[in-house]
Amino acid sequence: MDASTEFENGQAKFDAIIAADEKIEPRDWMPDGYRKTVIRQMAQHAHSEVIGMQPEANWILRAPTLLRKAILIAKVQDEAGHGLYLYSATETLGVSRDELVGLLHEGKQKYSSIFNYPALSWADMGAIGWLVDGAAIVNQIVLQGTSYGPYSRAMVKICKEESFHARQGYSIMMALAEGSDEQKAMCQDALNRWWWPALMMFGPHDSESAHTAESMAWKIKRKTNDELRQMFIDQTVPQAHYLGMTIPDPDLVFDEETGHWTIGEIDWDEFWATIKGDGRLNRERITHKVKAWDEGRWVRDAATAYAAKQKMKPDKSA
Ligand code: BYC
Repeated sequence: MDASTEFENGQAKFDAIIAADEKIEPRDWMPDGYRKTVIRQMAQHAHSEVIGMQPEANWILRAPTLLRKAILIAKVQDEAGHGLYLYSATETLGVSRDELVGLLHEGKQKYSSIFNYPALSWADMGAIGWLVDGAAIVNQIVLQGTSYGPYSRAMVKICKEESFHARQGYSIMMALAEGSDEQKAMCQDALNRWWWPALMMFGPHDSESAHTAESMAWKIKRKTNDELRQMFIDQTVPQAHYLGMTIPDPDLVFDEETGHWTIGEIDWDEFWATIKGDGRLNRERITHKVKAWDEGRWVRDAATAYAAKQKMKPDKSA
């Protein structure tokens, strides 16, 4: 078969799989643009999980009770696991984890804007679980239906764990909201600082989004950035009210006609500066990540040497 017939057959089969809402698997032919977009999104997602461990890990030693400490350790460990599933899923497209990590360290691949904000108080552990994991779940539940098979399957397990994360965050917020005046104030302060950055996690408005139209056509994304953001707002505003807290947006109104909450304007200058590397903690986050990578080299080397030695051993069961 000549190259152009092979391309046409591949394209036709790819189009049929997408139209039938089935999954593209690693062995399938796919357009270069599709492969590139899935790699970009999955790698960015994996990096976010790993960088996302930093703000919370910082609070493990300062958790107020043994139970809260144990829960937070389990959550941070889950985030590492999510990073691993997502790096493995990305590797099915022919890139290695080392390459991806290198691109992150050189600033050539992004991670979620949200992790460039500091976690200043224990209430931030509540706000991160409730709002950041809450936003992540809204995005990821929909991504279970993404067209790339390994990404979709990774999302199923990740979503189960994320819902535990969001609940633990809300449980911290509930405890503070029912506590002393000082604790209530901590809860409100954390909501004030994390609300807008959480809304930015969904990316720019659809009209400004470079990739949405193509990613929707390829069914990599199943809902647009604005659709997902609205779902999150509608689910979260009543939760804030239940806590007795105020959403830090004077323009927030409930639109009786549409049945949705309408928000004021997001600070897009802050968003673009943050994703271009000029947010509050971009440099610290990457410096810390590179340091941990360098210091862990001996562990990776030892694990690889051990695995290689095991392979060389004769198989006694044969
Ligand atoms: N942050 O065309 P657009 C978690 C970039 S972590 C940074 O709309 P797309 C957790 C975008 O990459 C959850 N960059 O892009 C872990 C693009 O840049 P380039 C992480 C952003 O991809 C620990 C440009 O802006 N979740 O759960 O169609 C503890 C234009 O945007 C952001 C995921 O990664 C941002 N917020 O849509 C707790 C979900 N937004 O490459 C929790 C998977 C946009 O053109 N990812 N950009 O230079 C997605 O669903 C999509 O990639 C996005 C963006 C909705 C984020």
